[in-house]
Amino acid sequence: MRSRLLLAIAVAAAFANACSTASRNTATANASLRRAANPVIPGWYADPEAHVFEGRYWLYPTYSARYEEQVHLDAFSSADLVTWTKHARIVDTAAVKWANKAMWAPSIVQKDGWYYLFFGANDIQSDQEKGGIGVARSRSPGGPFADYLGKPLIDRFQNGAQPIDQMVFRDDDGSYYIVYGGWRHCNIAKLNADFTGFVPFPDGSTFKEITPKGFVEGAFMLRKDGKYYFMWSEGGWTGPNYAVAYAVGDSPFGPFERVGTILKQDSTVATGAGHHSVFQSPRSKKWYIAYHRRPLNDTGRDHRVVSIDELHFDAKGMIKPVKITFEGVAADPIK
Ligand code: FUB
Repeated sequence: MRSRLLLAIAVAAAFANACSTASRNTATANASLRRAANPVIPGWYADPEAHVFEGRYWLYPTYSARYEEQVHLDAFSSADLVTWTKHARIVDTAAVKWANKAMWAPSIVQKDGWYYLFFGANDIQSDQEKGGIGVARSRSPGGPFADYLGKPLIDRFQNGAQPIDQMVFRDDDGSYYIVYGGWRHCNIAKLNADFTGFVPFPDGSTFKEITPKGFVEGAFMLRKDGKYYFMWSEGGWTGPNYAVAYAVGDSPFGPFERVGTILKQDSTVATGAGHHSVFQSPRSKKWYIAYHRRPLNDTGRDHRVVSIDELHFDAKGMIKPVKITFEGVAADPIK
């Protein structure tokens, strides 16, 4: 009697498990029928950095407008890459006294219970001007972010690099690096533990130039399978030929030899595709590229929109050229 009861319980449990797996599979199949459609968020935005934080996908773009109107940053979050929620004004120059325009290209890392948001401000043209790369921090990825240092972290040109377009990344050994620069020069520096400054390199220098051929701005570093994929934007950001190229190295300091272009305009979809970031879904393991581009036949300088398409690596680990699309990516539920 007892063994028949146990058998009945086992059969019922297996049935319940099969039903729940089937319904999960159906939900996943239904989800993948939905697509994001590019652009993924409404409004003029550029330079998106994408992340996964606290069980959601996040996008941190530049608000694309006249420099004097670029006095705040918005963020967007999603559970599936299709439906995005706006988090308005996560940081504002009202909370960053030294910044008054051109808040650009946010890059964010999570460390020790804080989210650190690095941003460019003021578009300085010389060391005599006030501005550069700043840091704000918050307990939440959706802000609000408060100025962390009360002054820029980098306020001078180093090795010819304008202090803009920073990307901060954590290496596998726990070191944090900032890779940044405009005006065709790119530097890397090692951040100290609390992000208040830098750790000099063994040769005594703080800023190492790693500029590859063709580099203009928009640096992005990805560590994957033991290699450093260094990517950057080329061409002029106001024109149709803006594009993204890449190199692969064995160290964050290079040397980085340009391999080729991975993102560019498509005369049937959009122009000026550039200033991107790369991210991976923790569940599907798919790789994506978030980038900005310009609507066809629209020459407005600040008319840039944020899009997401799939990114593929070939069998040798090289990045395949991205196909930019209107339909965007399929829903990719994060849980
Ligand atoms: O969005 C402002 C500037 O335009 C960025 O800093 C550059 O990379 C370019 O995208």
